Amino acid sequence: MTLTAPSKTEVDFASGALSRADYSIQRRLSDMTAMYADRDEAARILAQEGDRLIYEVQGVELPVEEGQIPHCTTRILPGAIGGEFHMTKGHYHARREQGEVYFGLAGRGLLLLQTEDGATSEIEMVAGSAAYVPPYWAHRTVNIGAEDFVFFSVWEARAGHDYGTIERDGFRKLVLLREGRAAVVDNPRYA
Ligand code: S6P
Ligand code: ZN
Repeated sequence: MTLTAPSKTEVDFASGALSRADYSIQRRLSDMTAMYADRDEAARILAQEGDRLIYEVQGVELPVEEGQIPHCTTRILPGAIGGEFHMTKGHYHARREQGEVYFGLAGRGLLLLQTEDGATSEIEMVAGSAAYVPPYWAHRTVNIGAEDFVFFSVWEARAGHDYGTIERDGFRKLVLLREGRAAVVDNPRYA
């Protein structure tokens, strides 16, 4: 067990920038072309418009030990790929029994959740929304607004990330732009 020094990071709500960012991750279209329903359109954008930034994460890194509480921000840029809103990759926690809390800082988002048993849920998030991701629920966030969607996440260090299950099976629901609004529809390709 490490005796960790108390610390503080200043959060810029509009951008998600942290004064103490131990790491930052950029996810571009090329990192997730196969995750969008319209893969042809994703490939076309990549070839003709370049490798657009979809989202970025900045976080405070802590030892992976019981009781440590890592935290980070995520900023998802506005936009869509073939009518499907920009989104995160999404994951289950490697340790399924670990939950998480999301807090909206700016913009408008949708938190998609699903369990391996087939339950699904959607939570709309704006600045000030505190959303709870319970144990056993995979989670993906989607920017359904015209501005950056920014939120803060807090979880237990040992939760870990299982991206492979979502990469293989996808999410049960897609969030599409329909008649100017976000529509949650069944994913026809869900494995
Ligand atoms: C971590 C937490 C979030 C996401 C981040 C990016 O457990 O759920 O901080 O890591 O929003 O999403 P993803 O699916 O690429 O990790
Ligand atoms: Zn998570």
